Amino acid sequence: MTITGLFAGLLVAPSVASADDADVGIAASPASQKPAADFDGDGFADKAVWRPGNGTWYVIRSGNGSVATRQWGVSGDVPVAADYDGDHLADFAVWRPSNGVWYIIQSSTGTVVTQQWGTPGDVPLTGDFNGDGRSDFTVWRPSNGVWYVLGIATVQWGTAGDVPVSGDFNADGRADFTVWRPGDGVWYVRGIATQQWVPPVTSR
Ligand SMILES: [Ca+2]
Ligand SMILES: [Ca+2]
Ligand SMILES: [Ca+2]
Repeated sequence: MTITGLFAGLLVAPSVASADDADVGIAASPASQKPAADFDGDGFADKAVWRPGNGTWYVIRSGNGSVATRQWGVSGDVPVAADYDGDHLADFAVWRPSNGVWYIIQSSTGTVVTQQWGTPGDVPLTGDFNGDGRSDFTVWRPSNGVWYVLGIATVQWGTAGDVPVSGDFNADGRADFTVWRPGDGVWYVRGIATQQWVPPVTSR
């Protein structure tokens, strides 16, 4: 199975007017039919960045090209936008490393929801691991390579130094446990595929 193409656009930070080097690009799930970052609900992922300096989200709505901004999060947070309430719209969300709390604005109601999951040093990830249409609270722990998906799974996949990636690589509606190993440039998708793919060097 060749999955190289699925990865091609995965880690490319979108270019947004006045974006700066500190912005954090919001990656969409590459093979999912439900883009992780569809804020305007047209079925396509929107280009979005989160700026740590001011905790502001900048979203280019793919539906009409207009730019939406929203202040949510503070410097030091990690952006984890995804559809947590299952209305097919991405929710603004951040994870705070200092206390392991997820702060989410539910797009369906505008209600703020918080959930403690994870500890300092963990890597938060978005993805629908059980296929119920809602992104699950997920962290990957570099020290033991374990994925902790709240209420769903605890899975050892990956080792220290790996880069965890969440995406539905076989398009079955469920996120797959995946790590990319910088040492050999290989993507390891649990139970599905092993594929070497090293990002081409690009100038910017
Ligand atoms: Ca939502
Ligand atoms: Ca889910
Ligand atoms: Ca899958």
